[in-house]
Amino acid sequence: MLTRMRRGWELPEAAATPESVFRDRRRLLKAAAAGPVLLAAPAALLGCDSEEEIAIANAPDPTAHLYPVPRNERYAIDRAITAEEEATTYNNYYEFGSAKNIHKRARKLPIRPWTVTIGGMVEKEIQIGIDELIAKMPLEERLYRLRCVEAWAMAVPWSGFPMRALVDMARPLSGAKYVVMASFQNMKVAIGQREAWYPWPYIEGLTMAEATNELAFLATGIYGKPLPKQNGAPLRLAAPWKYGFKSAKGIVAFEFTDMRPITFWQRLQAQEYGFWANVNPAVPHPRWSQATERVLGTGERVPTQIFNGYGAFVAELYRGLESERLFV
Ligand SMILES: Nc1nc2c(c(=O)[nH]1)N[C@H]1C(S)=C(S)[C@@H](COP(=O)(O)O)O[C@H]1N2
Ligand SMILES: [Mo]
Repeated sequence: MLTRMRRGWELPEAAATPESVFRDRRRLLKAAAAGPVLLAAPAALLGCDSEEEIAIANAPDPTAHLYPVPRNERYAIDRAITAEEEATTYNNYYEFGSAKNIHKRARKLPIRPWTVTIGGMVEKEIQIGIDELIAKMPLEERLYRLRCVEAWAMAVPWSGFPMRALVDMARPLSGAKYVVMASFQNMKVAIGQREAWYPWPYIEGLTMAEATNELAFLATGIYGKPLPKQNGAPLRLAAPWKYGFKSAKGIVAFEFTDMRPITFWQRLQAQEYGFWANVNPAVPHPRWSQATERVLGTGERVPTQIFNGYGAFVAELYRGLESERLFV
């Protein structure tokens, strides 16, 4: 998702160093490391992974035994499931950079321990470890479509639980109008967070009506396994009727509030990425059409659907809000 905030020294994605060049560089460095002069140089200086990084990347997921979970057939889709290889190697996760191939880098993120804070306008703030949270929640699998604002789309089997279950656990006060989600901060590993012109942390939000709509889903797994880090482990939102950027990854906090948040992308470019961001083929992005979408894997172009095909579930949430920019 390119923005007009791009600085002069920042390369457009197509001009960025292709991964093969990085690989070659790494091979060269490894060869050099075998030489006597560099033998004692610390791994970090050589651009190699440290033992700690390798251990984090290979750590087994403590929830692996929970999957697969039973599929809820209520949420059927009208297209083929995207190949796992595609959905797990073509990602948007700006914490790790603005390219699509961040999956290797994301593996260095430590995701245990992982504490989720549920606070703001609630009866009592809750801090809960992710494994305890997952154990409390009713896990199921759902096939959902995902439509990125950049006009690519996929269809994947998420595992997780209805956001409604988390809201019920949170016991929000009656005055709460929104749920704000915040993603993790870890500048050491998430090199995108060193780019100070981004308003970290990644912030997203839903109205209470949206968050308690049956479609709002908190994903902990995908393809019958725990979520890979590049897809937002250990906890990410899946709000399939909205553009993908609404579905925050790597969530560490839910805050109930009576004030509409200014989200990460809104802060960067409010004209292009709004609070509502409901999918609508008839409302173009200021710089491109939203009429069709490219299907990940096949490259096929298909017509985009209003609310990404989920109007029957959510259209009524927006009655009376027609004066808002519901589709940006
Ligand atoms: N924290 C965080 N969440 C994020 C993003 C991000 O950059 N950071 N990108 C969003 C965008 S633009 C999209 S399209 C989806 C992509 O999810 P996927 O990589 O699992 O397909 O994640 C969303 N969630
Ligand atoms: Mo996106």
